[in-house]
Amino acid sequence: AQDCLVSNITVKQDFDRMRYQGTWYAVAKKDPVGLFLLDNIVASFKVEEDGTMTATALGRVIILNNWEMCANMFGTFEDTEDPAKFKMKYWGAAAYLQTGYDDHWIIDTDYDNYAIHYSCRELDVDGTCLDGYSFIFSRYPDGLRPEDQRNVTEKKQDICFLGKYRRVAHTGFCDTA
Ligand code: DAO
Repeated sequence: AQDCLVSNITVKQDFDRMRYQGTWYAVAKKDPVGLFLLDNIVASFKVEEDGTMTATALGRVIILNNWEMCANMFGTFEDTEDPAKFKMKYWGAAAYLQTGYDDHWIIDTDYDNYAIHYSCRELDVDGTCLDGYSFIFSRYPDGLRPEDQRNVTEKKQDICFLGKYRRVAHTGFCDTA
């Protein structure tokens, strides 16, 4: 969508939630206003027996201005008419963590190596995204395979977030024993 209209953004065709299950490491992130998850972000998706997609996520956060911790987050996904577009209700294991209700679109994935997520929280009057965020996920904590990088860069451009990502470090901060 070179015009950057959110309504023109294309998502993964025939998205298969079964193949999307399992662990995804965030390797890059475009932050929203008032960013929450900083780094060491690992999400795990699951399809429940009734077909509902759910996720848990870990990530380093700083709350109350100065307290660093590992946030344990939960999400449930509501289906829409497009199989790659969900509404995500999310909350934290602790009450002082962020809660919300966001769009959760899967722009592209090959299920085995990379995934590009997109969420626009606030539309501008012209139909572009005023406040949004995006995760680049990899099945591997150390990053994307070289052969996936060109496609991911193209998709970052398609969603008009090219140049707005930062690398997400995995230092073991949220690793459990
Ligand atoms: O980090 O600034 C931010 C916005 C992301 C908030 C969403 C966190 C909850 C995720 C639940 C699992 C899905 C990846």
